[in-house]
Amino acid sequence: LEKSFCSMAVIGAPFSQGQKRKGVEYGPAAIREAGVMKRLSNLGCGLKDFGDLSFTPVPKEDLYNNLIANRRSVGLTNQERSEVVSRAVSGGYSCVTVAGDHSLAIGTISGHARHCPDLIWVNTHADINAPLTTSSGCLHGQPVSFLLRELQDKVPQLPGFSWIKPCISSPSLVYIGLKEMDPPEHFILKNYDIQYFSIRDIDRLGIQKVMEQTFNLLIGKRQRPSHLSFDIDVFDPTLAPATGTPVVGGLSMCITEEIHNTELLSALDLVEVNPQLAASDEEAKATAGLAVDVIASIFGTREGGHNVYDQLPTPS
Ligand code: HAR
Repeated sequence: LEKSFCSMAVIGAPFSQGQKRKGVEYGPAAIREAGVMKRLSNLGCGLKDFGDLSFTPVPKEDLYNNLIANRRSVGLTNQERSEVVSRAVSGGYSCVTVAGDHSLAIGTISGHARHCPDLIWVNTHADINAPLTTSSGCLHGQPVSFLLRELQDKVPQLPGFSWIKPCISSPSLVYIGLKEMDPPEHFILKNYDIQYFSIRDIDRLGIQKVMEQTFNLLIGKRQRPSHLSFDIDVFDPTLAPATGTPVVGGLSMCITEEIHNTELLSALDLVEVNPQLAASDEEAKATAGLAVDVIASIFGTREGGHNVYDQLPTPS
């Protein structure tokens, strides 16, 4: 099947075991209720709904290193998820995964990796702690460490993770919107020459320049597909309050249009919408609504239709 930008698969991943707060498993339902399917079909895209994935339960797990919880469950879930994403991308679909916590990116990126994507990580957090550097023990703060080739001599083999083939190398990774880094993450980014634009860089340079530099770095003359992993916490908490690890400061929506314009995106993760952390129903709806805006404007445009319009109505 010929890949077409506007043939889209939507996959729900109601998974929460990569972190400790309850409720992020309801993210996919909230995003669906906020109308994601309708917005995508209004763009005229061919749509296939893969529904919400179910997870094979793993009985009580001990902690790795006295700290890291649920590693078998995160490993197994991601293995299953990578198969689904791989099938969808091979079938010619652009693949939207709505989740769930950010540990799911291990699976979505692995599934997409056979197609050699560049990776753009839009997030408050770098999520590149290795199992031996994490201080929270949460696997949603570590996904990139399992995927980055250059880091593998620092990453111990965790049970449930042996299927992972590190598939991203540092020149094909760019971070956008970082607001908070742990000291080991800062070390990794500097030491492995990973390009990043913090929220402060974006304020200084402007999002257009940042995206221009991002695409020069990543795409250059190669026209490779890209994978966008987008955490809703990159927006200011006044706009996206219902998320597990909010940090003040925020990205502009214009990023989505810059990405849209490349027409190279073949997979998107939209993660960390946690309706249960909202102070009110309005807050929950606003956060899920923003997630839908991001998805729709990445695959469409916010400028409206450009159908030919002959004349304006004249008052009689
Ligand atoms: N750096 C912290 C940690 O390792 C916080 C990570 C938070 N990550 C996310 N996922 N919200 O994107 O735990």
